[in-house]
Amino acid sequence: MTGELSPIDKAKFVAAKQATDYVEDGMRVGLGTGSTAAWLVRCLGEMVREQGLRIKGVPTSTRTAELAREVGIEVISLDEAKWLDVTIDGADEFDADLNLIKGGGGALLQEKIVATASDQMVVIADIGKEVETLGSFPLPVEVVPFGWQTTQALIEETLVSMDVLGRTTTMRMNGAAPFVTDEGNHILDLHLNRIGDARQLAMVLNQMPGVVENGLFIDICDAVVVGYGDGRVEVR
Ligand code: ABF
Repeated sequence: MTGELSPIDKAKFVAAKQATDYVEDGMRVGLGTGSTAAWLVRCLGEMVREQGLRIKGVPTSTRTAELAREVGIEVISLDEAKWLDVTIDGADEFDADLNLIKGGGGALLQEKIVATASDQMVVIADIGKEVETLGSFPLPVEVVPFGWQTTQALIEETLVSMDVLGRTTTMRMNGAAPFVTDEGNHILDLHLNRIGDARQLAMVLNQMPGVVENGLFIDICDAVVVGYGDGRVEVR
């Protein structure tokens, strides 16, 4: 499955492989989105096929659902599962408090719903995702299409009074058209550089009309499995 991996892919793979230790027979498992989470889905698929592991997977995006089915994992909806034993997902940034920025893949809404409906949420990430302070990765904010430019202007106005360094926001594009999420919404990326009070910013953003969800995951992650290019793994 792995062949000759580049250091970054090796880091992602070893983190994903290690995280399969959190998955036991009979579990309902939230399956994340992104390239690191794709390694997890492949590893779990191999365990299902070769070791007879019995799990039910709840995907956090249509592309994860497709990959899970492809590798032989039984896919069910979150409502069928009702609650999950563990969710394993990637991240764009994590800090020392295990707070995250997620959503670079555009799946933050389903990811946050699934992660919150789990006994445990485990992040798998290469060491390059570790930051001292969240914010250098543009913060994704999911907004409804209706009046999104007004929502964007409102967000920029609000940022002026917040403890952030940057103020610019951009509409995420998919070629020449705005990116559309699995729910039919759009994503604004907030270029903040440094977020002083992530908890407060997350609350303020989600109170704004037109905002569906933001990519700050505060007090949701229980552990981060960190992979290195030389094959080492650490659990934070
Ligand atoms: C997903 O994993 C997203 O929230 C996040 O953007 C992405 C990280 O992608 P990758 O694992 O490809 O670096 O959960």
